Amino acid sequence: MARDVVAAGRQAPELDGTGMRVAIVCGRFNDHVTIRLLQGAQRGLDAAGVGTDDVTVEWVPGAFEIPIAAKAFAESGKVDAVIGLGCVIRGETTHYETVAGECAAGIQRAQLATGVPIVFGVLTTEDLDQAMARSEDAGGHNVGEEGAATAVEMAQLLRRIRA
Ligand code: INI
Repeated sequence: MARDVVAAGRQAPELDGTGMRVAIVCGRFNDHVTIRLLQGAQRGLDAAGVGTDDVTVEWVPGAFEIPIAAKAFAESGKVDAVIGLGCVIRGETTHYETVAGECAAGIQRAQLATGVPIVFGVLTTEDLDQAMARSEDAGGHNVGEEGAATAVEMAQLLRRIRA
């Protein structure tokens, strides 16, 4: 394999979300955290050139409900990518593994079934401090913002592969 192919693969590609339509499905549970992820995702999409009018946001009760809403968006034919945002905190629930695991598995099943990239922008943390540290304001670490970049990168990649 050519050396430049390897080198190119190790750095994130240029993102061009111009004309791309993206849906965000955001969990209301722990919304003091998920609102920060949502702001991060909107920042990230904006930075990648996705138009404000091309972004649709819907709220669901919790992380467990993200896959079904994300799948509906993916099946609609109206979006190029979906971003699921949620926050599951281990210390606050006895069914942490169930909610987090089913959310992740459901998102993976939905994106494989539909062929539309669905990003797992769901925090699974030990406590609130960790959740806050992964949902920071502009310039800081924010999994929603990272999720926006992943959505655009995957939509671009799939478009290229299928062309
Ligand atoms: N949903 C979350 O998004 N995060 C959580 O931490 C959480 N806890 O702690 O239980 C949670 N539960 C709700 C779940 O996602 C569903 O909305 C509910 O079970 C109804 O289906």
